[in-house]
Amino acid sequence: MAPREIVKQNEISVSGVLNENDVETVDGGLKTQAKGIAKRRHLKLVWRNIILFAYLHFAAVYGLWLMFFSAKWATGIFAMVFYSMSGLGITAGAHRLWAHKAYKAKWPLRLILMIFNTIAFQDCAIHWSRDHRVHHKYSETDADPHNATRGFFFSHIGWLLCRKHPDVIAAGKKLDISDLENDPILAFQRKYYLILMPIFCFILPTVMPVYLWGETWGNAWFVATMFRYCFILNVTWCVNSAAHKWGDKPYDQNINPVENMGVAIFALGEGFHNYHHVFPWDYKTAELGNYRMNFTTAFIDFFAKIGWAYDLKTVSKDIIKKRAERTGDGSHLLWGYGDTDQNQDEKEMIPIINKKDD
Ligand code: ST9
Ligand code: ZN
Ligand code: ZN
Repeated sequence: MAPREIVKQNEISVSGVLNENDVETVDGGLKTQAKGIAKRRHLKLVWRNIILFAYLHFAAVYGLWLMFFSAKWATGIFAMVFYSMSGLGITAGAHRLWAHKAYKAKWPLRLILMIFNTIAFQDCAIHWSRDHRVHHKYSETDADPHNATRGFFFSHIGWLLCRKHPDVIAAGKKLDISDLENDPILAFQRKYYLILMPIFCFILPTVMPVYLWGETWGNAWFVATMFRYCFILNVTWCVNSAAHKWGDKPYDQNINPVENMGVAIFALGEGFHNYHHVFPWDYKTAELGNYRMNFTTAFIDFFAKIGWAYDLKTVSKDIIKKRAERTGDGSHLLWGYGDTDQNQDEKEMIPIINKKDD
């Protein structure tokens, strides 16, 4: 882990880039970057959330058991489809489109993403994106809602079980979120969230399996609703916890976010978190556009083909290379045999068994 310095009391220091306007060096960085650390703090617990999340996790474990030993196969498949739809509502919607403006979308796609996002119930997209912008610009300081220097548990779920640090709110108020507030689809979602969210996240996925293929109420509730919702929450939270902890730092070793392939697969391509914190405006949230590891990129590329997604932002190979060379930890492009940075001597030293002469 990179050495951390203590930020001064009551000072909210910028510790990351949020968009291209923040950039101060040719390779996309800041000239001086505050290092974050959690100051000692008395947490004000929110018991309502503690109780509801405890129920959700017990219900989800029961749901997992029912999925294998009681539910119809159609219910399990339905839960996976709902998982993917809600996942895209977070990754392609709240994250890449709304929080980062990494591409633009015509209204039909924005409407689809708003509905998918509501299935995910991670609070309305305006609030999600506001908190996420704060996370990038004040990353791993007390102003970061899920400051990972406060520990794995806090960055995973703990931050939702207590009141926010005042710095989070103060930092958020400095950010411009007028683009989000001026989007009529997002304003509609925020206004009617307490009606829309229960319908899309809880009622529909419970009622549909019962009426469409005769599932029991219990199986529908615990498998398609509780397990599916709890699982996607934990996958999302892993981006804040595991992907700020375990993995390589090919682009910037001075920050904690890492490249974590396990998270990338479950989070539909959102595990390349070292890259993402260095270049947050890239619509792929990764250097490589491998669709198997990054389903969200495939989704956006599909909609770009039919013209509903456009102005896709990315980063030139040259800038990525410059940045990886200046601040990376040397693990860049170490994917396997024959990588670009493997020289002839290294290649020849590797024993190859059952080699065919070409
Ligand atoms: C959930 C969210 O789980 C998960 C987000 C994860 C983010 C992940 C990012 C990773 C990268 C992307 C990868 C995606 C991968 C996805 C993979 C999928 C396959 N700026 O919040 P309140 C002000 S949600 C400015 O109540 P408290 C504002 O006036 C789960 N101002 O603070 C606000 O009023 P309003 C379901 C701000 O009282 C007021 O303060 N949801 C800011 O401290 C009060 O705000 C829940 O469980 C700001 N940043 O309470 C609910 N923030 O909002 C959980 C606040 O109306 N939340 N203000 O404008 C809560 O219960 C509460 O927020 C709390 C804090 C107890 C945590
Ligand atoms: Zn992060
Ligand atoms: Zn982000």
